[in-house]
Amino acid sequence: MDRLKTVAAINDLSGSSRCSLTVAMPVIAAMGMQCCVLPTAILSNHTGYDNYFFEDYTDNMQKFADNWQKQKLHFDCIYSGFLGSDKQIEIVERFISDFRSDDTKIVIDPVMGDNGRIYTTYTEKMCSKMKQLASHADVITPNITEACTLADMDYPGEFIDEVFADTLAEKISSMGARAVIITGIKNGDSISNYVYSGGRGQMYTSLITPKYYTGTGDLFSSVLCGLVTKDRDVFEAVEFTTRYVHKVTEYSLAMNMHENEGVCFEKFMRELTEV
Ligand code: PXL
Repeated sequence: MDRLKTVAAINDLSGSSRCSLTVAMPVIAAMGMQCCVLPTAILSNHTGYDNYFFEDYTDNMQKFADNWQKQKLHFDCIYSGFLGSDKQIEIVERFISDFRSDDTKIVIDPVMGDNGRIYTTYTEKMCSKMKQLASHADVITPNITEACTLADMDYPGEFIDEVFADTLAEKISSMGARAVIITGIKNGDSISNYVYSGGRGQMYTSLITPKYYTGTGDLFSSVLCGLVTKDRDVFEAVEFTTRYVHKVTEYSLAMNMHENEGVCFEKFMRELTEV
């Protein structure tokens, strides 16, 4: 019988309001893998709400890693998401060098900004450290804002054509990332993800859901992370994930969910168990 695969998910834990680890954990479990979690911060709920409790977890992260080394844990995938300081990015880089083996996939969601703006908490030093972290990625999933920052290119807006997407992805790939997926390319009533891998590029498109749910990006990167860890071809993985996320956002809209509640993926777990 095949050994059960294990993913190390490094991200924040927001107790309510589906995002980051509360999306990654059930998604990866549904796909038949163990999800070990290394929290970067603990929050009562995500920061899109007016009020939230927040505790930074930087000082404990290396202690998690040290204990996992003593247990000799083996990870088939290391998956990082929101990182709150340059120190956290350094810890993740060290984690990769300590735990990466020949068969470990590195999936990096470089959460840095959106809509042409880098988050105010994201310093120049963090941007340059993220470029370094990105160089280790087997798969990286920047949106247009993040891709332009990683590639040192001007942000052109939320629509880019295939030629621009290819230039951006090629540049990030030349820095070391193997497969680059530029997410959330908006064009009228459609939204696309551009995959670049092995010198080839392909756009995958779905209809846009006219409401933006927090954590949609986390659902996208978690499903993709699961498929990549299962050794699925990255083009097929993005095609599946694009369709899956669209189905879940449309359902969330039909259920009249509030944007802050995140995407209601619970009813769609069965599809993940079958991939
Ligand atoms: O990816 C969404 C997300 C994750 N984690 C935290 C957030 C948000 C979005 O606001 O605040 C803490």
